[in-house]
Amino acid sequence: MSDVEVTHCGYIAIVGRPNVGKSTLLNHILGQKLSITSRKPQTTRDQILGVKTEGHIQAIYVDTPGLHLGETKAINRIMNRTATAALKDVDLVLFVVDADRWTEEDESVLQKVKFASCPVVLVVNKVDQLDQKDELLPRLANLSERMDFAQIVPISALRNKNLDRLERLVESYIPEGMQYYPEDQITNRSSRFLAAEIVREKITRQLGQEVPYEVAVQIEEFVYEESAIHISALILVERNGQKRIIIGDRGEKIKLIGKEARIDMEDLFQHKVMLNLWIKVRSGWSDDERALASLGYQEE
Ligand SMILES: Nc1nc2c(ncn2[C@@H]2O[C@H](COP(=O)(O)OP(=O)(O)OP(=O)(O)O)[C@@H](O)[C@H]2O)c(=O)[nH]1
Ligand SMILES: [Mg+2]
Repeated sequence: MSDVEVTHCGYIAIVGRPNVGKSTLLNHILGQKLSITSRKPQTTRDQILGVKTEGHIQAIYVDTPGLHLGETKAINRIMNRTATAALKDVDLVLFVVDADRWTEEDESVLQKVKFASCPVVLVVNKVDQLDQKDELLPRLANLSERMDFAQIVPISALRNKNLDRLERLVESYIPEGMQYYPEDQITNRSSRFLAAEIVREKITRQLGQEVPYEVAVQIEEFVYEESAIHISALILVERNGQKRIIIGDRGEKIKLIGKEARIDMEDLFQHKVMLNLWIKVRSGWSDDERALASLGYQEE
Protein backbone atom coordinates (compact mmCIF):
# COMPACT_ATOMS: atom_id res chain seq x y z
CA MET A 1 0.00 0.00 0.00
CA SER A 2 1.31 3.45 -0.76
CA ASP A 3 1.38 5.84 2.12
CA VAL A 4 0.39 9.50 2.13
CA GLU A 5 2.29 11.43 -0.51
CA VAL A 6 4.72 14.01 0.82
CA THR A 7 4.15 17.43 -0.73
CA HIS A 8 6.30 20.55 -0.82
CA CYS A 9 5.19 24.16 -0.94
CA GLY A 10 7.06 27.42 -0.60
CA TYR A 11 7.15 31.12 -1.37
CA ILE A 12 9.90 32.70 -3.46
CA ALA A 13 10.14 36.50 -3.60
CA ILE A 14 11.48 38.04 -6.82
CA VAL A 15 13.00 41.41 -5.92
CA GLY A 16 15.29 43.97 -7.52
CA ARG A 17 15.33 47.52 -8.81
CA PRO A 18 12.94 48.52 -11.62
CA ASN A 19 13.50 47.14 -15.13
CA VAL A 20 15.92 44.29 -14.36
CA GLY A 21 13.48 41.69 -15.73
CA LYS A 22 11.64 40.35 -12.66
CA SER A 23 8.27 40.03 -14.37
CA THR A 24 9.84 38.61 -17.53
CA LEU A 25 11.49 35.96 -15.33
CA LEU A 26 8.18 35.06 -13.67
CA ASN A 27 6.39 34.76 -17.02
CA HIS A 28 9.10 32.58 -18.52
CA ILE A 29 9.19 30.28 -15.50
CA LEU A 30 5.42 29.88 -15.68
CA GLY A 31 5.43 29.53 -19.46
CA GLN A 32 2.54 31.98 -19.52
CA LYS A 33 2.27 35.72 -19.61
CA LEU A 34 0.85 36.71 -16.27
CA SER A 35 2.75 39.77 -15.13
CA ILE A 36 3.06 42.77 -17.43
CA THR A 37 6.44 43.93 -18.70
CA SER A 38 7.85 46.91 -20.56
CA ARG A 39 11.08 48.72 -21.35
CA LYS A 40 10.15 51.42 -18.84
CA PRO A 41 10.97 51.22 -15.16
CA GLN A 42 8.17 50.86 -12.60
CA THR A 43 5.93 48.71 -14.74
CA THR A 44 4.81 46.34 -11.99
CA ARG A 45 2.86 48.18 -9.33
CA ASP A 46 1.29 45.43 -7.23
CA GLN A 47 2.53 42.22 -5.82
CA ILE A 48 1.36 39.32 -7.96
CA LEU A 49 1.71 35.61 -7.28
CA GLY A 50 2.63 33.10 -9.96
CA VAL A 51 2.02 29.51 -8.90
CA LYS A 52 3.81 26.60 -10.51
CA THR A 53 2.89 23.09 -9.43
CA GLU A 54 4.91 20.21 -10.75
CA GLY A 55 4.05 16.87 -9.19
CA HIS A 56 4.51 17.10 -5.46
CA ILE A 57 6.26 20.50 -5.53
CA GLN A 58 4.41 23.82 -5.52
CA ALA A 59 6.49 26.97 -6.03
CA ILE A 60 4.69 30.24 -5.30
CA TYR A 61 6.63 33.10 -6.87
CA VAL A 62 5.98 36.64 -5.67
CA ASP A 63 6.63 39.25 -8.36
CA THR A 64 7.11 42.69 -6.82
CA PRO A 65 7.38 46.32 -7.93
CA GLY A 66 10.98 47.39 -8.53
CA LEU A 67 12.47 49.01 -5.43
CA HIS A 68 13.42 52.54 -6.38
CA LEU A 69 14.92 55.70 -4.94
CA GLY A 70 14.09 59.36 -5.10
CA GLU A 71 10.35 59.31 -5.70
CA THR A 72 8.12 60.72 -3.03
CA LYS A 73 4.58 60.39 -4.31
CA ALA A 74 2.17 58.21 -2.37
CA ILE A 75 2.14 55.61 -5.15
CA ASN A 76 5.93 55.28 -4.97
CA ARG A 77 5.88 54.81 -1.22
CA ILE A 78 3.24 52.12 -1.58
CA MET A 79 5.18 50.35 -4.33
CA ASN A 80 8.38 50.31 -2.29
CA ARG A 81 6.54 49.07 0.76
CA THR A 82 4.89 46.30 -1.26
CA ALA A 83 8.29 45.15 -2.50
CA THR A 84 9.91 45.29 0.93
CA ALA A 85 7.03 43.40 2.55
CA ALA A 86 7.61 40.52 0.11
CA LEU A 87 10.98 39.90 1.76
CA LYS A 88 9.24 38.68 4.89
CA ASP A 89 7.77 35.23 5.35
CA VAL A 90 9.23 33.70 2.22
CA ASP A 91 11.43 30.63 1.90
CA LEU A 92 13.80 32.08 -0.65
CA VAL A 93 14.64 35.45 -2.19
CA LEU A 94 15.67 35.81 -5.82
CA PHE A 95 17.55 39.09 -6.03
CA VAL A 96 17.56 40.01 -9.72
CA VAL A 97 20.20 42.31 -11.19
CA ASP A 98 21.24 43.31 -14.69
CA ALA A 99 24.47 41.61 -15.84
CA ASP A 100 25.53 44.83 -17.48
CA ARG A 101 25.52 47.24 -14.55
CA TRP A 102 25.28 47.79 -10.81
CA THR A 103 23.53 50.99 -9.75
CA GLU A 104 22.78 52.92 -6.61
CA GLU A 105 19.32 51.38 -6.64
CA ASP A 106 20.80 47.85 -6.74
CA GLU A 107 22.91 48.82 -3.75
CA SER A 108 19.82 49.97 -1.88
CA VAL A 109 18.00 46.69 -2.66
CA LEU A 110 21.10 44.83 -1.45
CA GLN A 111 20.92 46.63 1.90
CA LYS A 112 17.33 45.40 2.25
CA VAL A 113 17.86 41.78 1.20
CA LYS A 114 20.72 41.51 3.67
CA PHE A 115 18.06 41.49 6.37
CA ALA A 116 15.99 38.71 4.81
CA SER A 117 15.70 35.78 7.17
CA CYS A 118 15.97 33.21 4.37
CA PRO A 119 18.66 32.37 1.80
CA VAL A 120 19.19 34.87 -1.03
CA VAL A 121 20.06 33.73 -4.55
CA LEU A 122 21.57 36.37 -6.81
CA VAL A 123 20.07 36.11 -10.29
CA VAL A 124 22.20 37.86 -12.88
CA ASN A 125 19.84 38.52 -15.77
CA LYS A 126 20.23 39.73 -19.37
CA VAL A 127 23.52 37.90 -19.94
CA ASP A 128 22.54 37.88 -23.62
CA GLN A 129 23.28 41.62 -23.63
CA LEU A 130 26.92 41.34 -22.62
CA ASP A 131 29.13 42.29 -25.55
CA GLN A 132 31.90 39.91 -24.62
CA LYS A 133 31.35 36.44 -23.19
CA ASP A 134 34.51 36.70 -21.10
CA GLU A 135 33.08 39.69 -19.24
CA LEU A 136 30.73 37.44 -17.31
CA LEU A 137 33.08 35.58 -14.96
CA PRO A 138 34.86 38.63 -13.53
CA ARG A 139 31.47 40.30 -13.05
CA LEU A 140 30.10 37.32 -11.16
CA ALA A 141 33.24 37.23 -9.00
CA ASN A 142 32.80 40.90 -8.24
CA LEU A 143 29.12 40.49 -7.37
CA SER A 144 29.84 37.53 -5.11
CA GLU A 145 31.78 39.82 -2.79
CA ARG A 146 28.82 42.06 -2.06
CA MET A 147 27.05 39.60 0.19
CA ASP A 148 27.07 35.96 1.22
CA PHE A 149 24.67 34.74 -1.47
CA ALA A 150 23.39 31.16 -1.29
CA GLN A 151 24.15 30.89 -5.02
CA ILE A 152 24.74 33.09 -8.04
CA VAL A 153 22.93 32.12 -11.23
CA PRO A 154 23.50 33.91 -14.54
CA ILE A 155 20.43 33.76 -16.80
CA SER A 156 18.64 35.33 -19.70
CA ALA A 157 14.95 35.40 -18.78
CA LEU A 158 13.98 36.66 -22.22
CA ARG A 159 15.88 33.90 -24.04
CA ASN A 160 15.06 31.16 -21.50
CA LYS A 161 18.74 30.65 -20.78
CA ASN A 162 19.63 28.71 -17.64
CA LEU A 163 16.08 28.95 -16.27
CA ASP A 164 15.96 25.17 -15.80
CA ARG A 165 18.96 25.33 -13.54
CA LEU A 166 17.44 28.19 -11.59
CA GLU A 167 14.17 26.32 -11.14
CA ARG A 168 15.90 23.16 -9.93
CA LEU A 169 17.83 25.28 -7.44
CA VAL A 170 14.62 26.98 -6.26
CA GLU A 171 12.98 23.57 -5.75
CA SER A 172 15.79 22.50 -3.46
CA TYR A 173 14.78 25.30 -1.06
CA ILE A 174 11.06 24.52 -0.98
CA PRO A 175 10.12 22.94 2.35
CA GLU A 176 7.73 20.09 2.96
CA GLY A 177 4.19 21.27 3.45
CA MET A 178 0.64 21.29 2.23
CA GLN A 179 0.05 22.93 -1.14
CA TYR A 180 -1.92 26.17 -0.82
CA TYR A 181 -3.31 26.30 -4.34
CA PRO A 182 -5.04 23.71 -6.53
CA GLU A 183 -2.59 22.48 -9.15
CA ASP A 184 -4.35 24.20 -12.06
CA GLN A 185 -4.38 27.64 -10.42
CA ILE A 186 -1.58 29.92 -11.63
CA THR A 187 -2.23 33.13 -9.70
CA ASN A 188 -3.97 34.69 -6.73
CA ARG A 189 -5.21 37.57 -8.87
CA SER A 190 -8.71 37.93 -10.32
CA SER A 191 -9.50 38.03 -14.02
CA ARG A 192 -10.53 41.68 -13.59
CA PHE A 193 -7.11 42.56 -12.18
CA LEU A 194 -5.32 40.72 -14.98
CA ALA A 195 -7.50 42.44 -17.61
CA ALA A 196 -6.69 45.88 -16.16
CA GLU A 197 -3.00 45.03 -16.11
CA ILE A 198 -3.03 44.01 -19.77
CA VAL A 199 -4.54 47.38 -20.75
CA ARG A 200 -1.96 49.17 -18.60
CA GLU A 201 0.86 47.28 -20.31
CA LYS A 202 -0.28 48.26 -23.79
CA ILE A 203 -0.54 51.91 -22.73
CA THR A 204 2.85 51.90 -21.00
CA ARG A 205 4.41 50.57 -24.16
CA GLN A 206 2.85 53.37 -26.23
CA LEU A 207 3.88 56.23 -23.96
CA GLY A 208 7.06 58.14 -24.75
CA GLN A 209 8.89 59.80 -21.88
CA GLU A 210 5.75 59.76 -19.75
CA VAL A 211 5.98 57.73 -16.59
CA PRO A 212 3.91 54.57 -16.42
CA TYR A 213 2.85 55.13 -12.83
CA GLU A 214 0.79 58.11 -13.94
CA VAL A 215 -1.64 55.79 -15.69
CA ALA A 216 -4.21 53.66 -13.88
CA VAL A 217 -6.83 51.33 -15.31
CA GLN A 218 -10.13 50.49 -13.67
CA ILE A 219 -12.41 47.71 -14.92
CA GLU A 220 -15.97 49.05 -14.95
CA GLU A 221 -17.63 46.00 -16.46
CA PHE A 222 -16.61 42.36 -16.69
CA VAL A 223 -19.46 40.17 -17.85
CA TYR A 224 -18.93 36.60 -18.92
CA GLU A 225 -21.27 35.34 -21.61
CA GLU A 226 -21.16 32.19 -23.68
CA SER A 227 -20.46 34.23 -26.83
CA ALA A 228 -17.85 36.60 -25.34
CA ILE A 229 -16.55 38.31 -22.21
CA HIS A 230 -17.67 41.95 -22.25
CA ILE A 231 -15.06 44.19 -20.66
CA SER A 232 -15.13 47.97 -20.18
CA ALA A 233 -12.00 49.62 -18.90
CA LEU A 234 -11.58 53.19 -17.70
CA ILE A 235 -8.10 54.65 -18.22
CA LEU A 236 -7.13 57.37 -15.74
CA VAL A 237 -4.30 59.72 -16.60
CA GLU A 238 -2.76 62.67 -14.79
CA ARG A 239 -2.56 65.18 -17.62
CA ASN A 240 -4.31 66.21 -20.80
CA GLY A 241 -1.12 65.66 -22.79
CA GLN A 242 -1.10 62.01 -21.78
CA LYS A 243 -4.71 61.67 -22.86
CA ARG A 244 -3.83 63.09 -26.27
CA ILE A 245 -0.89 60.70 -26.66
CA ILE A 246 -2.98 57.68 -25.73
CA ILE A 247 -5.79 58.61 -28.11
CA GLY A 248 -3.38 59.47 -30.93
CA ASP A 249 -4.15 60.93 -34.35
CA ARG A 250 -7.78 60.30 -35.15
CA GLY A 251 -7.93 57.72 -32.36
CA GLU A 252 -5.36 55.44 -33.97
CA LYS A 253 -3.33 54.78 -30.82
CA ILE A 254 -6.23 53.87 -28.58
CA LYS A 255 -7.56 51.59 -31.29
CA LEU A 256 -4.22 49.81 -31.41
CA ILE A 257 -4.04 49.63 -27.59
CA GLY A 258 -7.53 48.10 -27.55
CA LYS A 259 -6.69 45.59 -30.25
CA GLU A 260 -3.44 44.43 -28.64
CA ALA A 261 -5.08 44.21 -25.21
CA ARG A 262 -7.99 42.21 -26.57
CA ILE A 263 -5.66 39.71 -28.26
CA ASP A 264 -3.72 39.15 -25.01
CA MET A 265 -6.96 38.83 -23.01
CA GLU A 266 -8.35 36.25 -25.42
CA ASP A 267 -5.11 34.33 -25.10
CA LEU A 268 -5.21 34.43 -21.30
CA PHE A 269 -8.94 33.77 -20.80
CA GLN A 270 -9.23 31.37 -23.74
CA HIS A 271 -12.46 33.07 -24.74
CA LYS A 272 -13.63 35.74 -27.16
CA VAL A 273 -13.42 39.25 -25.67
CA MET A 274 -15.33 42.44 -26.52
CA LEU A 275 -13.34 45.34 -25.11
CA ASN A 276 -14.38 48.97 -24.59
CA LEU A 277 -11.89 51.61 -23.49
CA TRP A 278 -12.65 55.00 -21.91
CA ILE A 279 -10.19 57.66 -20.89
CA LYS A 280 -10.38 60.39 -18.25
CA VAL A 281 -8.00 62.98 -16.85
CA ARG A 282 -7.95 63.07 -13.06
CA SER A 283 -4.94 65.13 -12.16
CA GLY A 284 -2.98 64.31 -9.05
CA TRP A 285 -4.49 60.85 -8.58
CA SER A 286 -1.09 59.17 -8.11
CA ASP A 287 -0.36 61.37 -5.10
CA ASP A 288 -3.89 61.35 -3.73
CA GLU A 289 -4.42 58.81 -0.96
CA ARG A 290 -8.17 58.66 -1.44
CA ALA A 291 -7.98 58.20 -5.18
CA LEU A 292 -5.34 55.50 -4.65
CA ALA A 293 -7.46 53.68 -2.09
CA SER A 294 -10.37 53.63 -4.52
CA LEU A 295 -8.06 52.00 -7.06
CA GLY A 296 -6.99 49.37 -4.57
CA TYR A 297 -3.70 50.87 -3.37
CA GLN A 298 -3.68 51.15 0.41
CA GLU A 299 -1.18 52.80 2.68
CA GLU A 300 -1.04 50.88 5.92
N1 LIG B 1 17.94 41.48 -23.49
C1 LIG B 1 17.18 41.09 -22.48
N2 LIG B 1 16.15 41.85 -22.08
C2 LIG B 1 15.40 41.42 -21.04
C3 LIG B 1 15.68 40.21 -20.36
N3 LIG B 1 14.76 40.07 -19.36
C4 LIG B 1 13.96 41.15 -19.42
N4 LIG B 1 14.32 41.97 -20.43
C5 LIG B 1 13.70 43.24 -20.83
O1 LIG B 1 13.84 44.20 -19.79
C6 LIG B 1 12.71 45.08 -19.75
C7 LIG B 1 12.14 45.11 -18.35
O2 LIG B 1 11.57 43.85 -18.06
P1 LIG B 1 10.47 43.67 -16.92
O3 LIG B 1 10.27 42.19 -16.77
O4 LIG B 1 9.29 44.52 -17.16
O5 LIG B 1 11.29 44.24 -15.67
P2 LIG B 1 10.85 44.36 -14.13
O6 LIG B 1 12.05 44.08 -13.31
O7 LIG B 1 9.65 43.51 -13.88
O8 LIG B 1 10.50 45.90 -14.04
P3 LIG B 1 9.51 46.68 -12.99
O9 LIG B 1 8.22 45.95 -12.96
O10 LIG B 1 9.39 48.03 -13.56
O11 LIG B 1 10.21 46.66 -11.67
C8 LIG B 1 11.72 44.56 -20.81
O12 LIG B 1 11.89 45.32 -21.98
C9 LIG B 1 12.19 43.12 -21.02
O13 LIG B 1 11.89 42.62 -22.31
C10 LIG B 1 16.79 39.41 -20.82
O14 LIG B 1 17.09 38.33 -20.31
N5 LIG B 1 17.49 39.91 -21.87
MG1 LIG C 1 7.79 44.00 -13.22
